[in-house]
Amino acid sequence: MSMLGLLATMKLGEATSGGGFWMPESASTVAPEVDSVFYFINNINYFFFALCMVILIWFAFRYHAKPSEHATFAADAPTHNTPLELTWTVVPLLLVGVIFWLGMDGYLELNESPEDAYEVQVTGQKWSWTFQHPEFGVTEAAELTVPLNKPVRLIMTSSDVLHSLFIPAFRVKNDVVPGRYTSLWFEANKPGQYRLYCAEYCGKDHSKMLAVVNVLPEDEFQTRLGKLAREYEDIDDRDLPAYGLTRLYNRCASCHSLDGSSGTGPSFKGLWDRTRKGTTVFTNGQDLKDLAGPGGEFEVPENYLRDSILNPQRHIVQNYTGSMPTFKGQLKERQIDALVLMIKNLDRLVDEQGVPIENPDLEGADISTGAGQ
Ligand code: HEC
Ligand SMILES: [Cu+2]
Repeated sequence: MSMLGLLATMKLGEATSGGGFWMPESASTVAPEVDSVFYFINNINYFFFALCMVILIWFAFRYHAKPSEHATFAADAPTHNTPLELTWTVVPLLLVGVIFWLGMDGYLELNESPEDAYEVQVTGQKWSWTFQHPEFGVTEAAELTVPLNKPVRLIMTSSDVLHSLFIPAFRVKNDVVPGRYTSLWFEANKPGQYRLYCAEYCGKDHSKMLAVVNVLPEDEFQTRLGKLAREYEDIDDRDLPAYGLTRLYNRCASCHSLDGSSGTGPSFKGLWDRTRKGTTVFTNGQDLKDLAGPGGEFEVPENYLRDSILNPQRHIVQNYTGSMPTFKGQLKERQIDALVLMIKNLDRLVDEQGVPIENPDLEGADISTGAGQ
């Protein structure tokens, strides 16, 4: 594109919501501000680039030495020019001052979320995103539903390596770091669907670490999350184990692995085998066998799993501390069933490395939760 063409397409500090030559579509309250700073700096660049080129070319013609001339400096050539030097010092100084002020102003605004923001907990892991809505007890994977015209605050962490959450249409991006929380906020002002990316190279499938942000008007948002919150009521018993894994396990993932490695809590891999045989040992020296069987605290082994989720402090597994929070009141009965069934059928749901199998085969799986026995 020619210089003139570029100048013609450039927008002087104006940001349209449909996006422009340089910027993607914009759909948040901060986007116009971010864009205007970008265009401001970009326009300064255009101006000085053009100025430098014009002077360069003009000087090349005006002062080039003919082959016959000696390439020596005239004795009376100027050595300095105070007004000129002051100009090229003071003008850029003022410009970078303005750029700093605009940048700092926007940076502070982007970092301070409004008090009444709607909160979503975000977990990044190789290579997917999960979004938890504490207000509804809902977990979404690969899709983030947010209300329109309402500030939303994301509280983010990673369960493995460094990731970065980036929503171009909202002009927000922040690192997602293992072992600590970072946050960002936005207020979407246009309903629709927007891309969410991982913007920090995090391994083989980094480029597939995508999600969609779904911006819905307040009433539709309430309806949709209300529906997601009751999702477990409608699903088939047969689908409960998979529901447990995709929708609920991420509440346990920070402490319980699926691949056999022990973390804050014991891995879920092999847990059912151990529980069924009663070989789990507790800190007081008792083992699960002592509590199982007719007349015991846990007549059926499923009830031990259920009790571990509701009353985690009652029996502490050897080599661990009682650091598991109770999920009483946080999970519905049917959701606890789903978790118990997930643990029981884990071998069918994940592979040796603990990676979820697509379309797992649960034909003939044991989906009794031991309730009522
Ligand atoms: C903050 C860490 C943490 C979270 C989150 C957590 N747990 Fe635990 N969990 C532990 C610890 C530590 C233990 C071992 C001590 C004990 O028995 O309480 C444990 C033990 C268990 C046991 C018994 C394990 C055994 O070997 O007998 C089960 C079952 C269990 N958790 C299920 C869950 C489920 C299901 C979730 C998610 C809904 C969950 N936990 C979330 C830390 C956690
Ligand atoms: Cu990533």
